[in-house]
Amino acid sequence: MTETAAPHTINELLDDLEYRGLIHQVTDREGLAKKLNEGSVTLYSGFDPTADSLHIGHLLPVLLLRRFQLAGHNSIALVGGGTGLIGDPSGRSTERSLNTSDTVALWTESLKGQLSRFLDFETSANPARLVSNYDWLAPLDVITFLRDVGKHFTVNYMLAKDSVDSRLANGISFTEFSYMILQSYDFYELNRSHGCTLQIGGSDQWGNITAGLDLIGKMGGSGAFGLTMPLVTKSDGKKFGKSESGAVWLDRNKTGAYAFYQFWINTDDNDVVKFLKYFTFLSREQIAALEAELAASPEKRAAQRELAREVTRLVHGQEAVDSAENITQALFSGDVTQLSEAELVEALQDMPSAVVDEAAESGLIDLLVAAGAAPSRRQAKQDIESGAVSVNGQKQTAIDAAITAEHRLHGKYVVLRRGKKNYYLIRFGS
Ligand code: 629
Repeated sequence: MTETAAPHTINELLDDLEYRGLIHQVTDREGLAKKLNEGSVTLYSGFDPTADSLHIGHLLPVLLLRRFQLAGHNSIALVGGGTGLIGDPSGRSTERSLNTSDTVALWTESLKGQLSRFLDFETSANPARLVSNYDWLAPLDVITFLRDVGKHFTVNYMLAKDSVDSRLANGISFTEFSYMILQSYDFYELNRSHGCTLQIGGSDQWGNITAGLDLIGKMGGSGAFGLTMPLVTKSDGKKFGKSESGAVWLDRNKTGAYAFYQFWINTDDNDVVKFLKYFTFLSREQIAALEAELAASPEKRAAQRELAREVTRLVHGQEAVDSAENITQALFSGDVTQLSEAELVEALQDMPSAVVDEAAESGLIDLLVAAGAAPSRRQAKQDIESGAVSVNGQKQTAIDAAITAEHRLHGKYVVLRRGKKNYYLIRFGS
């Protein structure tokens, strides 16, 4: 046999990423492995402020920056305070609507705050950095930009990029068409000023990342790399990252810790091992043990619980995990009386609710109807008589039961339950 295996330089970090399935494309795997073995590499990933919060679709690159930092490299998180004013056409079939510069500036600050939770800025060896490309894009004047940067891009090259090509049939503004030049300029700028030699992103960013590498080359630089991660897919074919109530945000005020935890615990058996590899820092041994447990007793959902714990801890901290588990337990047993006010509101956030006038007469039947737990008084009566209704976790079989001030949790809430799973929140107030 004369055939030789493809060269494979051992690099612990890249090998781990390969094990986790986190590498979709890389410009020069061998070269990158050698470079990572030689010492600290400076890398970056960008996040455009298109909303006031990141969502779980951003988690993989955020965690990848963290993986690189933990391996001793220099991670830079870039917020697109400048590019967010323009709009990346990558992966989108229609033109974005522009947000005002005040809005983008506000969102830039929220994203910075969120990103900073995942990286270590204090460590002296390889502190992370947080930058906004507004700082170098805003001062660029159009003449300099077109002469010094634009000259390196042929329109032909730009038209051939997926992000532009896929939009030609329906049209693309010159604004979004130009986006790739700005992102390329960022890579060049970070390469020049910080010695940044690697850009990472989702697979939709391949075109922008390679455009940056081409620009760096044309400006006289060399030795830079690009790496993309796969699009997260689910075995049922549905889009990853959406719950019934929409996107799963990293801002706890937009997606509560309980809802966040629930999202992960609901992961399908067919996806859970993949997600443990993608979204946690658990070791191969720990993941293998969970995989074995999943095969032996899937009904225990141990792998899902560990996934939910790990990701919730990463994003919101241990206190949020405890709170989410406390809420889960309370909703399972029906005993909601031990929940704090914040937990109660979070627990019932996505359940039907009604506001009932402070002073109103409140018989149990009225409340069931008001909350939408029963379509009619007759049905409400029947449900109470059959023992299907509980108030704050306590079964109520008296149809004339009055709900008084003593029933109110935290002075204003009553929790109704019909059957095992249907919860309704009543809030007394104005
Ligand atoms: C300036 C801006 C740069 C480098 C990157 C960017 C942002 C980039 C982009 N990324 C997406 C985003 O901001 O639009 N042009 O929402 C998003 N990204 C994370 C992953 C992604 C990507 O933040 O790369 O693939 C989602 O997983 O869509 O100099």
